[in-house]
Amino acid sequence: MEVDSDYSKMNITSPEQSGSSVPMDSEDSSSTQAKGKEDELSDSMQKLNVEESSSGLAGTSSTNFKKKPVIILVVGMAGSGKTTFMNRLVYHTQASNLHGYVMNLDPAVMTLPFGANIDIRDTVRYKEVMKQYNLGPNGGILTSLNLFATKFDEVISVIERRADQLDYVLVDTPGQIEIFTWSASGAIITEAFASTFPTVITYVVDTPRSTSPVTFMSNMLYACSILYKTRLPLVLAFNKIDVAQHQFALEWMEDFEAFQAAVSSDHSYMASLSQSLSLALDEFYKNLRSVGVSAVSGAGMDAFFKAIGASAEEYMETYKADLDKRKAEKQRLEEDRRRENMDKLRKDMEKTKGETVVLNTGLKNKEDKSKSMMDEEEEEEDDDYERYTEDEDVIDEDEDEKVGRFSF
Ligand SMILES: Nc1nc2c(ncn2[C@@H]2O[C@H](COP(=O)(O)OP(=O)(O)O)[C@@H](O)[C@H]2O)c(=O)[nH]1
Ligand SMILES: [Mg+2]
Repeated sequence: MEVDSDYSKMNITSPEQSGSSVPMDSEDSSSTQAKGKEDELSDSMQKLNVEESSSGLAGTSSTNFKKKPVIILVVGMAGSGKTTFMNRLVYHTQASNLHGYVMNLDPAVMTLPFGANIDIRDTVRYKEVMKQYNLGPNGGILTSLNLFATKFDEVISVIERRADQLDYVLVDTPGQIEIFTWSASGAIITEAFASTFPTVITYVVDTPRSTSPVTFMSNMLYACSILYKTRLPLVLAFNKIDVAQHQFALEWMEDFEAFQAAVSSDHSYMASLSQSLSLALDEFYKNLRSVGVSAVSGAGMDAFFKAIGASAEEYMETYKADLDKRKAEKQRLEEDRRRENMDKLRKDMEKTKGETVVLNTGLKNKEDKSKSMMDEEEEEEDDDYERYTEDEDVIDEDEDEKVGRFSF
């Protein structure tokens, strides 16, 4: 059984299956006989029928990749306006005759202003999860997302089936940002999307609240950590520009001296930290696109979709190229491992001249080791025995106990 499963792991047909068999006769006195055996050996090796470059995951997922639709993952601090912005995106895509698929990943939202095609609330009841696992609200949301993430391959295949008809998939995330960006399930969902479709992160910023340099810096640090964690293209959507324009933010991002001037009036520890960080974030600002939007008035939508288009292209040039490289490397390692296994098998067969095939496994070595350890122990026991038998009058109390325990 074990040998069979090893065969299947190595993608080779077992001798019994292919109708060929490894020669089993053990007489090999003459050299001609040995030569004949060598031929038979190479024959049977050929019949083992090694499939070339058929490693599963790496190959398949690369061919599964779809250029369409673009996934827009909407993240941001609680209250920044993600859900309202999603609603605006839905409205805009419908008005522009674009085909969008809408997904809600917030299990705790009471009412949605848009109709979601896929809604986590249809699969997981967040209040039930809280009760069942005795959790608070955040634990309930996180556990619901974890449960949903276990079925996410089904979500991906639903989108894959409709990929040709879709331009965008809009994804709303839980109110509390860290539940999505710092959880294993958030990472699983993001990676599942990013390995199948062009994926762009949209970081929604509450612009009126960010007029304070310290709040602005906190937001930028969060966006920065998401960018480097996911390695996906990121669009900063300065929301609520109907209340406060975002020009100040653009200025702070372009010119760190302007930010330092703004923060100089504040003498708190946080302000001096923000001041030092502004220089460090200069490189990060160069890697993003920023647009001012209003989820309520609909301002800035064209600029936003332009930024998404450019980011999707960037995804193909950077993230996808990097992903392909990682997949190729994984495939190469897999092939090396397979080749190594085949070489081992070949050597074993050559060594035994086709009599028996012993597959080298770590387990066997372990067994040998433990066997030899047991032998050593036995030897030690023998020594003890000898020591006691030398003086036959010595009564081994332990031995009596053992006999007493196992005698019935
Ligand atoms: N003035 C204004 N208010 C907005 C805008 N977008 C969202 N809001 C308000 O911000 C609050 C939080 O919005 P919501 O979409 O629930 O935020 P979420 O927690 O990020 O999903 C709500 O009261 C919205 O009406 C906007 O563009 N302008
Ligand atoms: Mg929301």
